Amino acid sequence: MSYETLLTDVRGDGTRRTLLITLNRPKALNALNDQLMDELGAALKAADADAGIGAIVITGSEKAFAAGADIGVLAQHDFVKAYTTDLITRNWETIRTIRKPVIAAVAGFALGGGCELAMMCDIVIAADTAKFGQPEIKLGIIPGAGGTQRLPRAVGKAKAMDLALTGRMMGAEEAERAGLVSRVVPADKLLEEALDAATLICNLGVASVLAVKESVNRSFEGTLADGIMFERRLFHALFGTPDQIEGMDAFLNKRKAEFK
Ligand code: CO8
Repeated sequence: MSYETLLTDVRGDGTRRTLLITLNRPKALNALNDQLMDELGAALKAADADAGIGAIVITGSEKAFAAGADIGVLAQHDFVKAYTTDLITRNWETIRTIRKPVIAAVAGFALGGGCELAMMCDIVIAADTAKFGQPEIKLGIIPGAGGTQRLPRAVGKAKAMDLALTGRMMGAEEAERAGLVSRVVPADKLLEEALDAATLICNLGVASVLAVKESVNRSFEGTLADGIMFERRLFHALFGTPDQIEGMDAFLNKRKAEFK
């Protein structure tokens, strides 16, 4: 399928490969509008349903992962129009429903909705040029796609308040220290690092990969006791699967596992 606001490419040569999605509105620093969010939702859903895809990488340009929601569009709304049309957020929940791992490879600006998009991904790998922020306060609004909820869970209340109340940007090193990103790499190595991580995941057992994602995400939803019980059920459920038998047999016989 081809899109107007995204470039898509399938990378790798294994049984399961990686879908690379590049946000592509360069003139507007990949500002997120309905068309882009609709296309992103469609691309992610198609990848989730495709047994040949094992992981997804979302990236932007060197200058911007995404500089937020399209302010030109936002400015045309009053409350009734925003509320009744579910302004820009209408496809946001789609991302949350994707079961395969999604890696954000972030260079340049990841602001507002761009930072929120990165936070919805499962792994965030940042170039040393990355800048994260929730600058909505400077526009007279607040984050609208999870920024006030996911940011404190990622970086703690103090830093989340600091970022969302002042609208300041945070560089890649600070973001890594704060726990928002998992690795920082030189900008020219960003895509390679993200695709390598995706390939590693593609070569693992599908059921255990999906179970890890589901179980870690569960830790954000309920109580610790519920999460531990959920994890235990999935842990037990994986015994007897071909991947568990292969993974353990390979370890015990000192050979590389070949997951089907
Ligand atoms: N929306 C629309 N256009 C944008 C946006 C944006 N968010 N960001 C940049 N652009 C455009 C600029 O207008 C400019 O266009 P043109 O060349 O036609 O004038 C072009 O991109 C390049 O931008 P700059 O000239 O400003 O580039 P600089 O390098 O000088 O500055 C910045 C880069 C700092 C990123 C600056 O562009 C900026 O501050 N952008 C706005 C950042 C922002 O406020 N983001 C938050 C938006 S609100 C939001 O995200 C709410 C989320 C709601 C949830 C739903 C999410 C989908």
